[in-house]
Amino acid sequence: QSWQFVTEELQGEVQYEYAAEFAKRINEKSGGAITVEPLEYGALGSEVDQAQLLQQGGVQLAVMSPGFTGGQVPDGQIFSLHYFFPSEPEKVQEVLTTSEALNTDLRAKYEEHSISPLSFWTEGAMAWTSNVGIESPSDWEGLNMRVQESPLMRETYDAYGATVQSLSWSELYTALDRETVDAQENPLFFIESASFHEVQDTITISHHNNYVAMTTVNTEWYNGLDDNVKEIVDETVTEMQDWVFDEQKAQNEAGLEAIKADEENPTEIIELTDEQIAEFKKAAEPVHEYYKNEVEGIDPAIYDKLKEEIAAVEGE
Ligand code: 6CS
Repeated sequence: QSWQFVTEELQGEVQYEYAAEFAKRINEKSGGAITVEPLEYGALGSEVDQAQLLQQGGVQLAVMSPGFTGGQVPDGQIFSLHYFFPSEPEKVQEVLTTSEALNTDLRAKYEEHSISPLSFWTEGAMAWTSNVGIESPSDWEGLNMRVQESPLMRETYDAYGATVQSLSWSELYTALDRETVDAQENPLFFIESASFHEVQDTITISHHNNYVAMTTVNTEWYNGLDDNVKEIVDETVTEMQDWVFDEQKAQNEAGLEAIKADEENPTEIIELTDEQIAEFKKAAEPVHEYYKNEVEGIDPAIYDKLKEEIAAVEGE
């Protein structure tokens, strides 16, 4: 058998390296009977195109960011709330790995659209980049923020006074360079490898959210697999949680060092103080309520359950 595994990133970046490692493990475990081909972003269209391709069974596997199917699976927008998940990536990864709200209830919501998320994992803490140096919610006023395809992201940045624009990441460098977009959020490894720091003067270490990706499979394809093959897939997905945590950590640390060492493109790194973070939290929290009570099509029970699971992990 031969499977295709599409990703939203390029060789060397976390998602692609995940798919390559997954491929290696599946090939070994199946005694060479199964070959998995990892695919870089761009080979099969934009992130949104890739999500559709997986849904139609055009590819079997995909690393998918929930932000690109926000309109289709509104519950997946829970990942774009600010100051909702723990701020430490270790704790986020623990919630993502153990949460029943995500791994059972939210998974069922995606499966209505032929997307089966077999796991959720973090690519690390996101930072904000801009030319103005964001330190308080009012700094967002007048800025045009780039977001993924998720209506809730609009509410979130609206709450700070920004406007938003949806774009594929492949169009983002040019948009920042031409200043049609003023700001964006991503983990540090990605800011460095996509060279966004070249066209932005500052990076704010904001602790507002961690980037979440999902290992997804086409639901009908997965349900049709032989039990022993399904077991190999599930086992590999489970093993990969620790592997990808270490991978993103190493890449994010190296990314920050590379940004600091880039003398041709000096970038000011702003670390928010606890008081500044408190201000952002105050502005972001009404959006949590908005999500739970106003967003059409979401199940508030998933929100409530996840909130309890997060509190339990934070209390450990
Ligand atoms: O900003 C984005 O849209 C991209 N960021 C990451 C970390 N991975 C892929 C995604 O498309």
